[in-house]
Amino acid sequence: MDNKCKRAYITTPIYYVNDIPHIGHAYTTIICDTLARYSRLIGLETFFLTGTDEHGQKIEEAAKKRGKSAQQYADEISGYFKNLWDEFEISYDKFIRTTDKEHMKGVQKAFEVMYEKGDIYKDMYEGHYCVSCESFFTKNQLIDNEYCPDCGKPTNIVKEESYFFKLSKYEKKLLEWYNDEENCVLPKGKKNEVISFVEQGLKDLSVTRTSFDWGVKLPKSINDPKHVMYVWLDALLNYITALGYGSDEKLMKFWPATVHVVGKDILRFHAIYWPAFLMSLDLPLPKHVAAHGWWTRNGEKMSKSKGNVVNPRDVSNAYGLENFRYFMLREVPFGQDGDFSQKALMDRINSDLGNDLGNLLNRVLGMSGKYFDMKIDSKNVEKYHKKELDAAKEIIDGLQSYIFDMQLNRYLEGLWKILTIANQSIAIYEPWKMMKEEREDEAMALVALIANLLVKVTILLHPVMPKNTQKIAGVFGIDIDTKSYEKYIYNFELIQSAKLTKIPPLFPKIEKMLMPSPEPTTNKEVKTEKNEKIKTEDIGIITIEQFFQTKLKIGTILEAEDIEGSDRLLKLQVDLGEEKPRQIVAGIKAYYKPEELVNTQICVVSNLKPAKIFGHKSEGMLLAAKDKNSLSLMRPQSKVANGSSVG
Ligand code: ME8
Repeated sequence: MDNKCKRAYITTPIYYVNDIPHIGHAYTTIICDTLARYSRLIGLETFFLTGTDEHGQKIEEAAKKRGKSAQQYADEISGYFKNLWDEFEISYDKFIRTTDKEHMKGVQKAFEVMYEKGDIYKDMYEGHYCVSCESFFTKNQLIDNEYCPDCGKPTNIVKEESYFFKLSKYEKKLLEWYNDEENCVLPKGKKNEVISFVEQGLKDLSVTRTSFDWGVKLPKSINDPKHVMYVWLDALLNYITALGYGSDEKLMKFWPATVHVVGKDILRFHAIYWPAFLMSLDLPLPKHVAAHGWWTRNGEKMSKSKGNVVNPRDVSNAYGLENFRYFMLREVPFGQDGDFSQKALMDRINSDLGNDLGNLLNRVLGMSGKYFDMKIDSKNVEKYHKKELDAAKEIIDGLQSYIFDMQLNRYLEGLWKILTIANQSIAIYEPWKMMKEEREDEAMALVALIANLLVKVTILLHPVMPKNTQKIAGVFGIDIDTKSYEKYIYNFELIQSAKLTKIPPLFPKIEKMLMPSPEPTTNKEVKTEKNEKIKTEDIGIITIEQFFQTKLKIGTILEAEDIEGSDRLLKLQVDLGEEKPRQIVAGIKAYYKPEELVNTQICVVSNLKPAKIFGHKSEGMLLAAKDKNSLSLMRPQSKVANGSSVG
């Protein structure tokens, strides 16, 4: 993104309708929504596009499998995407579908322009096709002469008449573009991969198919009805047909795109084919194509067949939409892969949002309530806290460049540095002491400093957490919009005086995982000491999340007695720091006398399903080490509070 122009045009990929949305799709869409909200906040006229990609062999086959027509099937899944984005309050300006009439008209128009220019010619295609990736490959590119190098699935041999786009003609011009426009492809590492791919030489690209029907027909002027357009040509053109290319052209003022955000899987299409198509159409090239990494589950790509897909709706329902947005943007540097875990999400919510942000707000409310009848006044902030204000200003001045480079995690880190300045100022200046020593002016300046830093962070955090930030801004009596952005961020003004309003806590502490753990049984490959590859399932390796599903606690044995008729079992009453002691039946009679157990501490699996053992209820299990001759109970080395967790 850049702020030289007054407009911003931001796009997500259009998602295939062969699958329902998962957190990967949500990630791309949330990044774009944040960029769009940021652009609007800083006053740019913004157009944000998302939608669905509905043609092609993959969709035709998926529909057939379910006994539906391709159109019915596309309507259904496209609806899922749209509903989810609406539920997530994604601020898109248009949701395009490649089955929209206007889009198809625009695609035909583009084909005609390229054809008339001499960039499209007819020939025979002979090669391999991966339906899953909707991609053509030469034999040399395949793995073991058969499998797709991108997704690993078997490819089909295709021999059919086809129209070709002269991609080779644009090789040099593409290399010039990469060279002239430093940030045209982001991040830089990915750009280098694209350059070396192009440097190896580009082959002309087959852009029509004859072996199936579900696609845009060629323009009438070409009169070749057996061909439908290659789905990637059709799909990429959505970025201009959405603006009216080939129809009313009304929104073409937004072209070129500020940024196409895509996953790294489809960078080649966006950084090579798409600019070449645009050159052929004599249209300007996008300012940036930015590729993010994969969200994985225990290091593996998510897929339905592995059963490790995380549903974004479940995450949002369990943890809150805005918390989820913050987590996704903060957790992973743009361009890198990230592993989804509930533990990491909980940590972000409790630590960053609850402690750093939520508590700071509470402290301002608390201090202004206790000392100043909920009022704040900024008149002495500059006098006493110029240093802190200057430090915050310096951070803020550097933040926009992170947005332009797509480094949203760094942007958020910057905001949290300001929160740290605020939190530390309270510890350093000790306002309670100031009040004791009747230095009220100074105490007021400090409380007002914190309030002002919070206001600035809140405005800048707004694109990531639209609703919570409005609530926080409400505490200080301001609205978040372009005007307040200009005033408090751009001009760095302070809120003069205000009467604060209390609000309920925004980020209550999350104590335990809130989703049923969808941990798949992974069967990852690991290396043994001898460097042999083996599958994790085979050696019983579990993930950290799987381990933490077992809740281990320390408790004190209050009572212990024999169970009559059993030579193995003792019945214990154990205090786990809960309302009532738990009854636990344990097979330790041969090793311990009841009286020597009373008042000792033990380690208990506390979340086992209760069971009946020998007719007695048992609500947990003891941990003990056992060898051939003896058994030894696991105990803490020194006494700890009952209910202390182990892990
Ligand atoms: O490729 N992690 O559609 P698609 C992160 N129709 N992002 C992920 C992801 C993951 N695990 N899985 C998917 C297509 N994505 C074409 C695009 S555009 C003209 C045509 C996101 O449904 C990521 O943005 O397979 C990726 O690029 C996109 O979904 C692929 O979606």
